[in-house]
Amino acid sequence: MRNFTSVHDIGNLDVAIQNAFEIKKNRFAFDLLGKNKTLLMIFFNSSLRTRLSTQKAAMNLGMNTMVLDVNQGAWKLETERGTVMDGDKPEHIREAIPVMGSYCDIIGVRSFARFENKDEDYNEKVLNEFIRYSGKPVFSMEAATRHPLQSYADLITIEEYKKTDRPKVVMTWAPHPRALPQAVPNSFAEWINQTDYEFVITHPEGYELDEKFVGNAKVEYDQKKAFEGADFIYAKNWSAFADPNYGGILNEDRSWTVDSEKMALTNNACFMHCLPVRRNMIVTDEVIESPQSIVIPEAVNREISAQAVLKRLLEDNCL
Ligand code: AN0
Ligand code: CP
Repeated sequence: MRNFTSVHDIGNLDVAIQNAFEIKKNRFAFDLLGKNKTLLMIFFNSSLRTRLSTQKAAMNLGMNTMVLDVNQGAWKLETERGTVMDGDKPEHIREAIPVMGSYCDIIGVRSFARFENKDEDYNEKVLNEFIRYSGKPVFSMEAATRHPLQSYADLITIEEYKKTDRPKVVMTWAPHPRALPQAVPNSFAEWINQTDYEFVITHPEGYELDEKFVGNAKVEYDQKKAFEGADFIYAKNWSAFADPNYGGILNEDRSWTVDSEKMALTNNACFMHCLPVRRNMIVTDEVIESPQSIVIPEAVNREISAQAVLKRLLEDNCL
């Protein structure tokens, strides 16, 4: 594995799950693998879990870590070629990337969709520039269209909590006051579509995701119908994908908030969310605090997915 940007980079998913469980049993078994190797984490957007879990994962492997918040303390970066740089951005990303690459062995990048140009977002312009110009292995810490470290952790969590071989997994849209990217739902769908789980996506009309990610999932516009018999409820807000509303909020319909009444329709389903979550918008206090809520174990598994990916990147590129 040279880079990790989607499920397609990880290879066989059963092997990936087994690797994760082995790491979870003893996360210090490979604490010399990363000796004298440096991880650089670049954040264009805020983070709590990704920042801490990935840094911890790197430390478990004996790596050194450096973190750069591009918007706090670094020069503002121009990303367009051809711009006369007479504005507020003193540095171009085409110089910044190879310079950053020269100081490290592996680079993690967080760069959300900007909602300015759908093609640039869906072609992963920023992430691909890192791959092209850094000279180093690159992994996504949530890019414009995917959040593969999150989806990997989600899959590990479902494998830990499932009670049947083929659980019914339901991903539901839920309301939120700000326009959020489609990266988490796209990525979750892409990973779940690689399993043999029953997979249903439910959302109000207008919030259809890119069909490339929806794949063979069943799309059900009636949320309550979708919840019937579910073993896992995976809640997430996302903004519109379809034109002309790309990146827009079509409604904040509170009737889509996940509450106890809807959870009662399920097969005693576990409640999942990648966090951060807005309570009483996405999910009620009661549901997120219930014994069925596994949002904390899900976040705990972020350290494991990050360590599994870093271990592979070290073994395949840095030995
Ligand atoms: C981000 C999103 O929805 O993509 C990050 C989630 C991991 N969430 C927010 O910006 C609130
Ligand atoms: N779930 C997740 O990626 O959280 P952060 O945005 O806090 O990293």
